[in-house]
Amino acid sequence: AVSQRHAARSVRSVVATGCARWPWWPQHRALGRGGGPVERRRLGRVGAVNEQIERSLVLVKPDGYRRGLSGEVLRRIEAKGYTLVALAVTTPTGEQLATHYAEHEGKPFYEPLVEFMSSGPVTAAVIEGHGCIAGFRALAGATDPTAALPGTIRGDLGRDWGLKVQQNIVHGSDSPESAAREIAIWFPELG
Ligand code: D4T
Repeated sequence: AVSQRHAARSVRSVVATGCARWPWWPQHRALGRGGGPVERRRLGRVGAVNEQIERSLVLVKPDGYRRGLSGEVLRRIEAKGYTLVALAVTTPTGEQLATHYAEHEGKPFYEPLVEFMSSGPVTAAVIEGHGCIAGFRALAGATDPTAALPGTIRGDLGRDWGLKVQQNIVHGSDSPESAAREIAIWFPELG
């Protein structure tokens, strides 16, 4: 009965309420402070020089989700050594996108960007690890997939499709302030 109850709960509800099988999960909540138990275990006693473990918000955008690239993006994040703290598949609401992309309002690509981002599910993740904000941006590559270097997510998997907005597979927070703001939009339960 326990496993049936467990199977019935979504990833999001596990993040929000904790889980009988992994009772430590809610301890991940303190943003930027000390990291979660997985990260601490990985660092061990001698590794934890800097207690300030960063978090970043990653989105596999609708183009990446549609093309079945969520697993490949998450594989690269984990292969780099970052920890997955929260994971959800969700279709963005207009309200979420207006808040997330507030800085781009009024720019020529804003309307096509919001239309594109609401066109289907995204895979949203919170990742954790020292320097993971800059580290994931480096993994992602340049905003323009044509210019993005081979070896990066956008360089290897993305291209220009001749559309009004760049469909560049992933989003990653660009600063600790953006990460805190964006994590609150996509995972309010982690706040
Ligand atoms: P995101 O925010 O999605 O991770 O992408 P970047 O950080 O790399 O880029 P951004 O915020 O400047 O742009 C957001 C989003 O808009 C698209 N875009 C951007 C576009 O279609 N044309 C443009 O000229 C720019 C600047 C691509 C990403």
